[in-house]
Amino acid sequence: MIAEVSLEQFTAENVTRGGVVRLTVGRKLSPEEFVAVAGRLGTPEPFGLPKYRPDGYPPEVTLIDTHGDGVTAAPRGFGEGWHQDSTFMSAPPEYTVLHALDVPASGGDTSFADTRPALLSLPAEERDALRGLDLEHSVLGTYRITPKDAGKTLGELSRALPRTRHPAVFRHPRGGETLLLSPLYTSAELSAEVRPLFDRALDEVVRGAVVHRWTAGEILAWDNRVVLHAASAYLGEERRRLIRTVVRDAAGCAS
Ligand SMILES: O=C(O)CCC(=O)C(=O)O
Ligand SMILES: [Fe+2]
Repeated sequence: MIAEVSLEQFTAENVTRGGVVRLTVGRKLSPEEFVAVAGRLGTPEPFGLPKYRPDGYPPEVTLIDTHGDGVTAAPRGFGEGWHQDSTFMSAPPEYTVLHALDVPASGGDTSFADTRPALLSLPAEERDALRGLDLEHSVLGTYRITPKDAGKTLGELSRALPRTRHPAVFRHPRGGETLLLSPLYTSAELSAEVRPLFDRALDEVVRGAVVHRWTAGEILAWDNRVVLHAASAYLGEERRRLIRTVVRDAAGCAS
């Protein structure tokens, strides 16, 4: 269940507590209004990969649009597969905020899974093994080459893409332990030795997943240190359009 909050309750503390929260605005906000609402959680920032910067929007806004150009708007397929946002960066954004503008009659849902109950329900020896684990995160596997990359060789491109390591378990600055698994960015790099433990932890997390069906005019915000999320594959013809920003938490970053 995703808790519904009022604008007054739309705070960093409450997003972390719930993992993900829903704010019903009831209308489509302008990009500027949207950034102001997101700013209640901390400092809105531009997307980590400067690639997706739609013209005519504030720099903090990314556009997810099935009918966009796929170059300045994030293309179809963006966010499909379980992940935590931009964990290929050394300081990933703590919160992500999405505002639905156009929603198809069916499909285009987003799933969320809280890592905290999963971590608690794992056997103690697996939890301890996870505490000793460091994972490599890379954007290489999901990176799309677009006209913006013209003139660079594949080697140059892949060397320039961000990659980093994060502990699989860390202390959340707002309290408790969480898991940073982000399989979309880590799974290609897992060693045969680590994979069984990783898969058991991931299975336990996604067992508790909730599927969110979007309504136009609503806002969802989540804590990337706490929940994994995944866009479902949407192949329909109807437009699916959301605006997105990420927010830096004054309380400190994920790792
Ligand atoms: O489009 C979606 O449902 C979610 C995309 C996503 O992963 C994100 O915005 O971080
Ligand atoms: Fe995402």
